[in-house]
Amino acid sequence: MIWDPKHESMDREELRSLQLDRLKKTVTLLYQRVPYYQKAMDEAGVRPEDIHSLGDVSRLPFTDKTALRDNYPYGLFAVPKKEINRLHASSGTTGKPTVVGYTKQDLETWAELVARVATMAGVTDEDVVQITFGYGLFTGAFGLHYGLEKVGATIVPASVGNTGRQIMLMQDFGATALVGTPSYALHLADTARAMEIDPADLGIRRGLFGAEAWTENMRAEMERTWNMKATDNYGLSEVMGPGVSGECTHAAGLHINEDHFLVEIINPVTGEPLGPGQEGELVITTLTKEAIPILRYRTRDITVINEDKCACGRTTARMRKVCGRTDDMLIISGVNVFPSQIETVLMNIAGLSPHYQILVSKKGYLDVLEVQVELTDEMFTGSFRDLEALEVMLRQKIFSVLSLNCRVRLLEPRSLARSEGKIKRVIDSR
Ligand code: DLL
Repeated sequence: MIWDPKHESMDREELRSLQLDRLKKTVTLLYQRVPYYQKAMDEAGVRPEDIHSLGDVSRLPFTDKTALRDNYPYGLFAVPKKEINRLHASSGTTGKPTVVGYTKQDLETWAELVARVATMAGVTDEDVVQITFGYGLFTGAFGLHYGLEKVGATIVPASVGNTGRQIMLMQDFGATALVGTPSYALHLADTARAMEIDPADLGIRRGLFGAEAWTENMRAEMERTWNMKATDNYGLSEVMGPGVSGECTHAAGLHINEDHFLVEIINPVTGEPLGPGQEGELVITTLTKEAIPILRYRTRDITVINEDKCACGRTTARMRKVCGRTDDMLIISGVNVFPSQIETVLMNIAGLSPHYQILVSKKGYLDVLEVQVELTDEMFTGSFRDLEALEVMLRQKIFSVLSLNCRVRLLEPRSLARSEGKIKRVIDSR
């Protein structure tokens, strides 16, 4: 079934003309209402009336996370605050998050686009869907929630954690679909087995997974373990959250909601546009967002676009599963983590040296974050109680920035291995 056949299986020429019309409106709106974009466009020597074709998008300036950080929290909003209905946020590169807002219409559009993604994945109003994303500033839970509500599914807003209880809820409420990160789904399966329940017997027939990269091997494992059809869906808070793209049950690339997002692939080093079939960085321009439209957002995600019609009947372009990034952002238990965020915390605590290492590993299917940091000479000779207090404080500070529990190991001064004077900052052994 196709949720919105008119827009999901549009003639591509017609789609392009709709995109151009919406692009012009977005560019004009941003030029008029957001000083940041007016300045950036003036500097790039382009004005809204210069946009005559979709190709002209490459004349517009790129936007990245720095722009959001420099204009924190509301500087890029294109409507008065009164019209903002909801705020969400994701990780910034340092202490402050990246804030995004939604008008009433944006929330309506968002639910509509997630409804498309959920329908593609095979969810209907007959399903009981357990959402295991954390409800909060993260866009995952609320995004899927309202989209699934639109589809008419019965939602179990279980949120993340308390894994044993999740299994009980699945059993008792008769869940038929599971929403969350792929790694959490694998952990749920392990927990079920520990409770002597075979996950395949739980009746989950659909799995909608996203927010982090996962491989085809993981898909095969998940489908076998749960006896379900597992599909991928992608999005990012800066352009909306989930609902940007999703797989249909043919699982041959993620259908992009192109009537709302104009995508480009660029060479991440030179910024030059690349064509369909060429691998590069995904860049997204929103076409209908009201609260915080965004021009040419550099996602840092690497993919390839395929414009061929899919066997499901949709004509929207598909993006290959995202498996890599052009920057150092890590995704740990579905939470985006920039090493610089952790560094900022460490730098602001007396007694800690700037020599640290971030270790990410797997315990079962769960991600484990450990921060190792060398003490200063003064602190190293301090009392055991002081060291303990320091460890607790560090854990708490990191939690307050990342909402992620981590292990902390305080080390002797000069104990981290240095190769050519440099410490390898991140060791990701997952
Ligand atoms: O993760 C939105 C989302 C929530 C998508 C739930 C799907 C389901 P952010 O927290 O802003 O938003 O993180 C966005 O996560 O740039 C990718 O690097 C990564 N990401 C999201 N979905 C996928 C996916 C949400 N399906 C960043 N595969 C993005 C690989 C993904 N990476």
